[in-house]
Amino acid sequence: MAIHSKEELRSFVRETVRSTPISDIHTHLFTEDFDGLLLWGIDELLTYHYLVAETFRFHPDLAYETFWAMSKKEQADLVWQTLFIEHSPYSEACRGVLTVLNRLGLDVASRDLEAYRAFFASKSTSEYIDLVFKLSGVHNVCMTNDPFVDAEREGWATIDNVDPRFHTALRIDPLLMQWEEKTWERLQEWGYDVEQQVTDKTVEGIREFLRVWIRKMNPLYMAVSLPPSFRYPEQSARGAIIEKCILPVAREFDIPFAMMIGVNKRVNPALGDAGDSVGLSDVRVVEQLCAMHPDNKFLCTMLARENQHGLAVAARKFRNLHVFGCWWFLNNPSLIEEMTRMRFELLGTSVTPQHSDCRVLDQLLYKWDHSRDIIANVLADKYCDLLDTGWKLKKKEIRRDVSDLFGGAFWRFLGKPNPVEAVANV
Ligand code: RAT
Ligand code: ZN
Repeated sequence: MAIHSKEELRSFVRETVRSTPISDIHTHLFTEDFDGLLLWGIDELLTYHYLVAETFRFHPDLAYETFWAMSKKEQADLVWQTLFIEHSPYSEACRGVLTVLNRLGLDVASRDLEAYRAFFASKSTSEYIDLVFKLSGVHNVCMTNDPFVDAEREGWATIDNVDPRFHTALRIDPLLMQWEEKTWERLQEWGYDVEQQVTDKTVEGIREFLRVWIRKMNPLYMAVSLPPSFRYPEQSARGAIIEKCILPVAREFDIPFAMMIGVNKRVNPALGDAGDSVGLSDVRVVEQLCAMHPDNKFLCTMLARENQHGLAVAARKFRNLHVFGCWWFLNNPSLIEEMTRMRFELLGTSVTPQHSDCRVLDQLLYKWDHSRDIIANVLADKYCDLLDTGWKLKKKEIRRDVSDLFGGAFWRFLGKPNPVEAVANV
C-alpha cells in the first residue's frame, strides 16, 4: 500500500520505528546464568558510571576512596540526592533513569526513591528480564563476553545453553592491549604454549585460545576497544597478533572483527569505569585493515565526533566494513541525530545506527526509547525528501528499511539469518 501525504508518512514511520523488534548488537548485559553479573534495579541504574562521573562534579571535596567505600545503596542515595534532588536531572544519563521509571509505570513526580526500591524488590530476575524485553521491544541483545574476567570465565564452566535472547561476543582487549605486560603469562597459566615474543609458537597458542573460546561461546564477532593511537599495520605485539591470530581465526569461523576505536583509558583512574576519555583517531587505519584483508569482515564504531564523517566515507569504500552505533559519549540526542542524518545520507540503510551499550538491564527501556524517537524523525525527513521528487513509498518498503536498521543489515553482514524474521515468519 502506497503512502500519499507527508502527514501519513510521518505517523507511519513513527509507528513502524516504535513497533519494530530490535537486535541490540552491543551491550554489557548477561543472562541470568552468569551469577550476579546481570545488573538491574534502581540502585544499579543510579550507580551507572555515567552518573558517577556527573555526581563527582558537584562534590569537589568528596574523596574518591570515600565514595568507593560506600555500599551500593549509599552511593545510589548520594547520586539521587545530588543529581535529581539538588539539581535538575536533564543530562541524558539522568533523564534515562526517569524514562525507565516512567516506562515501568512508577510515579516519577513523587521522587520517592524508597517506593522505587520497593517495586524492584518485588520482582524476580527472570520475571524482570521478561518484562524489560517486552516493554522495550528489544528482541535479542549481544553480550560482551570477556574470558579474561575471572567471574565470566568461571561462569562458562557450568553454562550449556545460553538464553536465546542473548547472543555472545568474544571480547579480547587484554590479548591486544597487554600481551607483553601480562596476558602471555595468563595464557601460559591456562596451558597454552606461548611466550612473551610473538613467535610462531605464540601465534599457534593464541589461535588455539581463540578457537577454544569461539567453540565454547559461538560468538557473533570478536571485539576490542582501542585507543586513538591505534595504527595498522604496526610493528608491535598488537599488530602481529591482529595480523597473525585474530584475522586468520576470524576468517576460519567467518565472524567479523569488531573495533571500537577512540578511548583513552583511565585518564582519571580514581573514577574507575567513569575515568575513561575520548581522543581523535585515524580512520585511515580502518581503511588499511579493510583493504589489506578483503576476506575479513570488520564492524566498527568510533568514539570521537570528529571521526564520524570519515568512518561513514570509509564504509562507502569497503563493503567488508559495517558501521554501528553512537558509542558512549556520543549517545546523546544532539549527536545521535547528527550522526544518524549523516549516515543515512552517506550509507542509506546499510548501517546499524544504534546499539545500547547497556550495563544495566533496565537501560534497554530508555536507550532505545530515546533513540527510536530520533531515528524516526530523521528517517521521516529522508522519506519526505523522496516524496518531493514524486517517488512513491510503500508501507512494506518502510517496514523493510526499519527492520534493516534495527538489526537486519547487521545480520545480513554477518551472513546469518535474522532471528527477528524467524519469529515473524512463524
Ligand atoms: O559505554 C560504556 O559503558 C563503556 O564503559 C565501555 O564499556 C564501552 O562501551 C566498551 O565496550 O568498551
Ligand atoms: Zn560497551
